[in-house]
Amino acid sequence: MPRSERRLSHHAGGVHEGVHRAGRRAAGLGRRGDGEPGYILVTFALLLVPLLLMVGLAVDVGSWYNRASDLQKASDAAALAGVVWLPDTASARTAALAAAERNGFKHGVDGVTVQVEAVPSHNRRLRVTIKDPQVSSFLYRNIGGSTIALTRKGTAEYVLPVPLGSPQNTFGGNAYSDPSVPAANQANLWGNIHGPRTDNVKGDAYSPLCRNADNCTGQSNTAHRSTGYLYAIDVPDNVSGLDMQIFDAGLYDRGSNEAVETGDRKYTNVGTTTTTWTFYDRDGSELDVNDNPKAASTGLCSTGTGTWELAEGAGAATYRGLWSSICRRTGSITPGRYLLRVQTSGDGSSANRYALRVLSNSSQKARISAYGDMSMYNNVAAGNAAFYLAEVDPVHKGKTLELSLYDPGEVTKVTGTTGNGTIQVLTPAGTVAASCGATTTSGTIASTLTPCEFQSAVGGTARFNGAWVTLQIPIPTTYNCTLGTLPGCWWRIKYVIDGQGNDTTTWAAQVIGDPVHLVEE
Ligand SMILES: [Ca+2]
Ligand SMILES: [Ca+2]
Ligand SMILES: [Ca+2]
Repeated sequence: MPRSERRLSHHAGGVHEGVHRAGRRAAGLGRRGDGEPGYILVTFALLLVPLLLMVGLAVDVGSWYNRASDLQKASDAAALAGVVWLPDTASARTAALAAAERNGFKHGVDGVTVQVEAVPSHNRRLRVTIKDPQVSSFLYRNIGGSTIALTRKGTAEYVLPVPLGSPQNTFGGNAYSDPSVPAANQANLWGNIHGPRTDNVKGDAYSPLCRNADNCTGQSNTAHRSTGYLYAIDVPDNVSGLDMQIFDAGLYDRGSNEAVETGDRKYTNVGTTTTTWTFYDRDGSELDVNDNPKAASTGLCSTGTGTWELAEGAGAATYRGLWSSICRRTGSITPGRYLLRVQTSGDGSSANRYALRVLSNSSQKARISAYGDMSMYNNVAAGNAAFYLAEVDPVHKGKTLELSLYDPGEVTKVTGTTGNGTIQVLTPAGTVAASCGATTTSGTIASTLTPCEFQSAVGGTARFNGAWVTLQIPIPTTYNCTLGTLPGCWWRIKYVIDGQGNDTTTWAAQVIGDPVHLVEE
């Protein structure tokens, strides 16, 4: 018998004994009286019955309430423990059942059932329903009722980092990489990664070891990481064929004019840079991006090796100005999150620029976006350009969207221009966000921007060279949009520039709050 039922029975017994004692006292009162006391006795006896019913009812309702509360807490705890394992429903169920048991409800014991299910049409939501079919009672049972059944459910979800940089099956590129895409739909920015011995003030916050110098020795950039940049390739149901392609995958120097083609560049002639690409298979743990098996080891790729290690300038006939497949598979593709990583090694001071796309044979397409943060290069000519920044799910309404922009918004002053540049944050509706908080690690910026925009370059001089600008944007409580559509839930960054765009930058976006939480259904 569960503990709370035992408590209830004990308590109920105590009330029962009390009733007998009260009855005996009432009888004694009657024997001593002579007329009026008899009237008191009868009245008291009559009142006793409803009084006892009320006491009994209070005991029952109180115990049912406590039991329901225990069920709710156990359901919530089980849902939270299990949800992080989705889409692996078997592991999610195991974790949820264990959490329910720790909270006093073991599936199959005393008739208790613990039902664990992924919520349909929400692939990162788990619902746990716990039913106790025989909650005991004192009064209800004694007036002919039986036990009652109580059921409570808890639902939890986890939220992945916001997708960055692309709402489509392509990331980066312009008319050079894909002339078939109309100009209005061109990303007009390239994926970017710098060589390890590049001055980090050139705009890649993470790949360089150097700070404020090219070809440095040691590590002066404290933000350095050797893991490069990661891209998520999300495959929905009913996708046939997967072809992961990279445009201009290697480092092919285009010279000092970075407006040429992809704008690959060696900043100095000292040292060389090797670029390594790795494609990873999906796995059961989407929250953990560091445990996915390499596609080369799982047999995922029917064509392609899944891994490239490209020495500087090598393989130009295969990669330079061309789309090449790193991993291709035909037939039905298992849904889930696949990953692509780019890293640099060696001793070069350089910039490798590229574009990415994932092709399918079906009308359903995979989608590619940057994971966590991204470095890009913008060499668009004078004018305005709006880049996709982040897709923000409506579940985040009322929270704060934090954008971090490193070394943003350089503009080259060319003849007849001011060399000025302004960066605006656009909501999915296409308007500049009403206001945001702002901070910077160097230089000055107003603490509140109304609307959410700031000047990034004046007369061809960057105002935030080598600095992070962080913007905090309140997401309205009325925020609503449809994921997976355009413009849907996509926030954008708009460059308003009068000059030649020449900006290598690193962007990150996150919603501040707990990624794993309970939801109402
Ligand atoms: Ca994983
Ligand atoms: Ca390149
Ligand atoms: Ca820059």
